[in-house]
Amino acid sequence: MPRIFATLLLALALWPLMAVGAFSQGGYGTTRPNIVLIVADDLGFSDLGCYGSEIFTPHIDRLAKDGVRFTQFYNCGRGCPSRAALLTGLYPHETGMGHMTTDYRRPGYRGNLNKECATLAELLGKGGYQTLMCGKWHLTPHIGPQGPKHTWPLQRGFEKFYGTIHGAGSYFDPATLTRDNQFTRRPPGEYYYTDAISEQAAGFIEQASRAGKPFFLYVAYTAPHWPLHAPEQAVSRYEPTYAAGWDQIRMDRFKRMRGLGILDAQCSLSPRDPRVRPWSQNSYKRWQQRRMAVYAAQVALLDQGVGRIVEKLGQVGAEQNTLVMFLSDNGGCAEEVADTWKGDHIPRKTYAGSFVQVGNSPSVMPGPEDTYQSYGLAWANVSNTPFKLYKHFAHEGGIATPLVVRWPADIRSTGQRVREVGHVIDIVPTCLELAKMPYPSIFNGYNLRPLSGESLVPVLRGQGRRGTTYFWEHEGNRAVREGKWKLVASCGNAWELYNMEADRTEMNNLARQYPAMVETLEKLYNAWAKRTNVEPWRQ
Ligand SMILES: [Ca+2]
Repeated sequence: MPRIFATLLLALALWPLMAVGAFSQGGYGTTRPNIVLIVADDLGFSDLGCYGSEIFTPHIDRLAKDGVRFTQFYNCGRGCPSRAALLTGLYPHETGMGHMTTDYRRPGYRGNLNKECATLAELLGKGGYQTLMCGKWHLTPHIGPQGPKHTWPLQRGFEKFYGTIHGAGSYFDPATLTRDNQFTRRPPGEYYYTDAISEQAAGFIEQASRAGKPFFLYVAYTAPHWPLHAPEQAVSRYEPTYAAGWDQIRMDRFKRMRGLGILDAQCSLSPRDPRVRPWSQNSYKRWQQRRMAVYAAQVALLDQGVGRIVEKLGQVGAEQNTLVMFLSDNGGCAEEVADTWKGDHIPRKTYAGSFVQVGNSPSVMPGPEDTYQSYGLAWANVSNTPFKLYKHFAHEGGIATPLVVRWPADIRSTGQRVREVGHVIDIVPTCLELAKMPYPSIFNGYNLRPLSGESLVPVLRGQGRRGTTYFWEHEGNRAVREGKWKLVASCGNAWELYNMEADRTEMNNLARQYPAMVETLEKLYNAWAKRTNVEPWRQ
């Protein structure tokens, strides 16, 4: 009897692994993982619990505990460029997405993904993966129902898509909502875009688990990008939290970040943005408190969605052999929504037909569907603790992102903080290595540009890797990071030089002290800019 029992227990213990095996495709062995890439929109460096936030994010924290979290990972400082880079392994300008979705008729600035790049979906699809996407696309200027659709998700490698073609909009009635290639409208009854994305992601996993092939699922949330929209019950629990004000919350985050090992002991907190008043002198406290409470609710609901996705992976037996990655496309966003704002993404009326009050007016409490606001400069300064500056910039507040990676079947160093520097251009080479696929030089008859990124697999396996040089350019904001050195400038301003090991918050400009280093890095930058279609920024 005991032997039968032991056999039974062994079979039960191995069951998840056996189920995973069923996903793998013959010819590639049995170890190719499923890949789930989850991207938040405008989430700052310190907005997750596992990165020091007071916002309750237990599901992402759990991924970090069971996997690893990077302390020096970078995006491109803005949504479109980051999405282009993370889906292609190239710098944004190499793909035609050097700015946003406007076509400037210059090779680096077409507002579309060009044919010199292949998306991760196109590449993995050719290699036998199922390719699924839900959420925000934002990689085409063509956001009308008739397209043209040649750079919509289905035409760039995804077999199934549910989400928005455009980059932002109402959470209660999103514009450009699309299933596969057809515009659709939200259904009647309760609807919240973040939840709809999570539910669809779970549905895709359920379907994919039956197909006998591994899958790549790209989940691109719009949360917590403006507008400040969240169901009331999710907001109210956070309102008391933010009565403490931005100075206190920022200091608390900074302390926790050091305690968690996200920041080194020598790291200092940048001063409050000089344009922000001390909390004690702020005259609209209730409104300000409310703004951050809605933002926190948006992050918390996103985290619940991640929980739903991970739960579904468990239910279909795919938890062990699925690589889950979570990151943000740019730093916290200081943009203030004005009452003069108009655009395709701003609804004039709610789904039920009432008037929407657009703009950051202190007399309107944000959160409900009939408001359209952002959390603004002061709270973005908190989101990007301990850094200065914001989305759009190449300083750390613009480009530093959390990155949580979990893959129980392979990553053994659970709970670790990874200090190696990495960048969203490294995601594609990483996934290709795990999928056991080479990167082709010709794809669909077009010559592909060689990958700019480099696989993170050695880093994930705790083996480290050689130093890599990374570059940024967005709207004239530019930077180079090589080893401990970072050369950075905002548009129209002179280069600043920082020693990132001693001064991660970019407080002590060493450009005058080390002119030769400035010159060396500037030469690297200029050569990179030439190679990758970067041009001087003109509005
Ligand atoms: Ca964004």
